Amino acid sequence: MTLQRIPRVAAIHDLSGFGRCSLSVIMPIMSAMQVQVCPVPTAVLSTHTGGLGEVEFRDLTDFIIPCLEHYKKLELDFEAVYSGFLGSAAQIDHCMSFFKSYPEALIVVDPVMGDNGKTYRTYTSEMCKRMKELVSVADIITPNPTEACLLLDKDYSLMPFSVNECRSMLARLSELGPRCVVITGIELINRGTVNVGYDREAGTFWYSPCQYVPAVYPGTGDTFTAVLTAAYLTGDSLPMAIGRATHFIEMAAKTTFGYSTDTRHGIMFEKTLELLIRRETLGNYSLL
Ligand code: PXL
Repeated sequence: MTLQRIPRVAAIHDLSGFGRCSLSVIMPIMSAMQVQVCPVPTAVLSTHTGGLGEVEFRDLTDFIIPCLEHYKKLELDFEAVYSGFLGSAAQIDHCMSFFKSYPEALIVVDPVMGDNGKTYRTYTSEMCKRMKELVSVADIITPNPTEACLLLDKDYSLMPFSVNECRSMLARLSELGPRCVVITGIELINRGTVNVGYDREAGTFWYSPCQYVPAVYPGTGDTFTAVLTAAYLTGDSLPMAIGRATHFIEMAAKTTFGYSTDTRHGIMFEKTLELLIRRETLGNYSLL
């Protein structure tokens, strides 16, 4: 039977008012890709935690389970449950309950913990250690190199990696549980910075090259996973979804860079959203 509605995703993430990250970008992106997003906010923040001063932070740990109970009472189905930035260690248990309640759903875990070799301010060592529990039940995970190294207890300073090392990291991450592993923004010897993926069941390694602008914007990881998840849910293969997410970030970052805005304000994805609506076939990926 075909689904007589569009795919529905429960997105367990924070809502940061300013700075273009988490639910503020995930919701418009997935909607543009014809996926229904049901936000389950883990915390409400005035801005992201990346250098915009003292952040107003309201933890919503006690919201997640009652929200899940309500959805169960309504007998709502989700085609995917997707977790990202968490506000407390207890939320790891709450995400697990959500995942277990929807055994048929695609489970996507973006193991948000840090970037550029550093953990985010609000992430405790307990939260980082316990992230492996969420990863173990996921179908797809999308760590950046900092998060991949944290999950594998590997030294981040060893980047750039060789192709063999990169393949081994992808395979070892998959051994933690997920069938598909995508590492974003990994620097490879002789190939520059690329996005890579692995499908354990198909036994295939992929990469999608990207042109980087000389600037770092917050929220690009959230944007990447939102595009990847929506693309995959609406019929793209894993490499097509990686390529689509790569192309979108590349175009949004390039557009933003041209305006010389404060990097802390994030990427001007609003200007490139039509790329997702048009949904061209791209083919910007190869076997790794
Ligand atoms: O983009 C990841 C992210 C999500 N949510 C909040 C953040 C960050 C990264 O800084 O601060 C609140």
